Amino acid sequence: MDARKQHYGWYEGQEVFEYVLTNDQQAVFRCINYGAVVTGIEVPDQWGKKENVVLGFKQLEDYVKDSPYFGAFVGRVAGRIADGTWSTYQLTQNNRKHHMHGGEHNFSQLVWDSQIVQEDNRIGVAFSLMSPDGDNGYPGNLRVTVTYYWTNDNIWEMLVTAETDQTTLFNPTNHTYFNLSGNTKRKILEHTLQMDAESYAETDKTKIPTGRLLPVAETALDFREPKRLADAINERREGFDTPFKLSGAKTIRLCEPESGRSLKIETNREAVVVFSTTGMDEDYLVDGEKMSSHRGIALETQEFPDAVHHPEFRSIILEPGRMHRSFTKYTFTTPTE
Ligand code: FUC
Repeated sequence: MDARKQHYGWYEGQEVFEYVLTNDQQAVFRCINYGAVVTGIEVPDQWGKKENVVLGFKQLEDYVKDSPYFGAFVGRVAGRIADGTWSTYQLTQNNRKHHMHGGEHNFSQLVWDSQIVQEDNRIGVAFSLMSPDGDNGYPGNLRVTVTYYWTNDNIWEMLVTAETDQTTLFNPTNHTYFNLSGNTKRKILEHTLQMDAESYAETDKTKIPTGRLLPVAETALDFREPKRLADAINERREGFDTPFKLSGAKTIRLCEPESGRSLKIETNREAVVVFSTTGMDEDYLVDGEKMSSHRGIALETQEFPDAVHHPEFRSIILEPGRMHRSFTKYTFTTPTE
């Protein structure tokens, strides 16, 4: 296994580095300390050909200018908080009247401290930052560390820890968009998605959960058995930007039959927001083509959006003296494994 650090660019006077982690199968995991962004994951297809399976850009300037959170670590709180209100606090309102993805100049747009970690069976990069009291309206100095490990079995493990000195909110996610065809050569419509999810959170027109958890059975949102995304999106033309409640083994599986690549996601979070990119039509390019509907799918493991206003959802309140710990594990395989 090999871990390399190289210059990637400059952002607001701070140097940005790219880390290239190569395992013994020569599969590669790339990330940068701007936004703790995962910039590339190169894994084999069923014939052994290694290609990138996440959406990203070639250079820092594009991440700074255009990114819809490609690969980014999102915080303090992923998703929307209605009206940006919590307790007596007013958080920044950066999505209509709501607070979204941590607000203005959030974790995905900061340069993190970073360092390579070497262990017996895995290599990784630990990113850390101190979000000061008052950041985007949140109370408390919050110290956050996210470590991305890469193993010899093509497993990316994400471990998050955080501590605060005042009661605050914390509900981060990683916002990687997957496309298992390799180098975005096909859309995600022929991928199948399967999730251990019996219910989903109903949302209003502004994408705030109403508080109702509805059964997926007999709806377009039933992914309990593997389902082609083309079929699911045919049944639900607006696509998916939807929080699902994970249950049982809490496993999510994405497969692309043509390449033979599969991704299995496991987590200790309560929910996953599935964002199918339906309707996206942007001016910037990804792998040489305009970013448009269904070039990727984001699978954002987290606690429910707007959990602060819904006691029935798992709490995202972090108290001083208690350490937040969460993980998500992404395993890439082909049928021969
Ligand atoms: C908002 C969220 C989506 C996604 C996108 C970039 O539309 O609702 O889940 O994070 O932003």
